[in-house]
Amino acid sequence: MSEKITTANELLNAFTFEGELKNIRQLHDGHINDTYVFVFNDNGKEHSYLVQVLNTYVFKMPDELMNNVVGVTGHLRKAVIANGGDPERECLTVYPAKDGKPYYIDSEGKFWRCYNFICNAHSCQSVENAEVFYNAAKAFGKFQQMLADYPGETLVETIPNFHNTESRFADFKKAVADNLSGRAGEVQKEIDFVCEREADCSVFVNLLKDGKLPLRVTHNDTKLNNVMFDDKTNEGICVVDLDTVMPGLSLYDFGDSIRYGANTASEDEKDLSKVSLSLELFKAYTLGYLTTAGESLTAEEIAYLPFSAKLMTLECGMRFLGDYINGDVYFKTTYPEHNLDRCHTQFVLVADIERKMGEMKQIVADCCKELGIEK
Ligand code: GN1
Ligand code: MG
Repeated sequence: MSEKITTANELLNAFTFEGELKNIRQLHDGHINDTYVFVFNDNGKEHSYLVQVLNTYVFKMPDELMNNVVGVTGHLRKAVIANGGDPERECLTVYPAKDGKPYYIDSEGKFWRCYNFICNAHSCQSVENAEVFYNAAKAFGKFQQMLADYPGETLVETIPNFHNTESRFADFKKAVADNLSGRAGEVQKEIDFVCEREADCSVFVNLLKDGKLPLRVTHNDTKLNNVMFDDKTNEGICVVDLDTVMPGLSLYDFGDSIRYGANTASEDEKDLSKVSLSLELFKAYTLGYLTTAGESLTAEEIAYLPFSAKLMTLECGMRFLGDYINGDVYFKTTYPEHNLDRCHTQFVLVADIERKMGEMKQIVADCCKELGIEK
């Protein structure tokens, strides 16, 4: 407890906060960073800030990462203002430390940054109804549109080869060979599941190499809980968690959203009979995404939307399994089998997507027709 107070005091000195500290609460949304809300009393008015410790095991270039984030948030702010929106609620703003840097390194070496807290908004851990997912899709599609003219070459790859599934497969094979946790022998069935799909891992890499898919500036971590929804209207007003914004494929963003949000069960559900791909939710997301991003997508991008859901799910399952075999060093876990449970849901979902691929293609075609998108 006293350690916590020391850190809080250090942060109060390091950043400029308005008012007097009332309380601090922790958010438990992500698998990577530690996030807190600092609530201040500013002359009778509540004023909150989002304060976060960046996980520097995962993000090895924090300085460059914060340069990316400052550039991207500045660009988004201008776009929001140009669209007549409210920049305090529709984009993140980095509040620099008192020394002018966009972060503060504390006495324990922890890397802190501070953002505006989006008020009167909430995040969702699961899709309650199709409308929520449709709204998330519109927000991610719009996010991509707002970054369409961002100079991608100025962005540093914060995690190299983040969605290069071929290189993810190589990492996975290395994890199996190294077997640092000694667990590889228990998960041969799961390892086989990945190896049977090795060829899938190269599909996007090859299309990109051949110039058949365009490189864009993408979010790369489009989980449902990375959108803030307005408390009153339920519109997706702000996309958050910008640490992996870098050059990528629109299909990474689409596929990852489906992986997480169109699953009828949670990412770590133990009862695998609950896991499946909801075609209703797939349709809602496709419609929302095409509404805001459809015009700018190429025919190839649209054609690969269903496959992207499969590939991003396979990739994520392979990462969970790889981390399990590595001894749980990357993702936060709360019990020893956590990464394995997550891997199981992902693989059941992959198999279900494989079964439903034909229907998913038909849904994409129907959505294009409904929206008058012809490519
Ligand atoms: C991590 O931090 P969070 O929970 O938004 C991960 C994503 C995975 C996701 C799986 C930087 O995202 O790539 O898809 O967990 N982020 C990073 O839930 O590795
Ligand atoms: Mg997140």
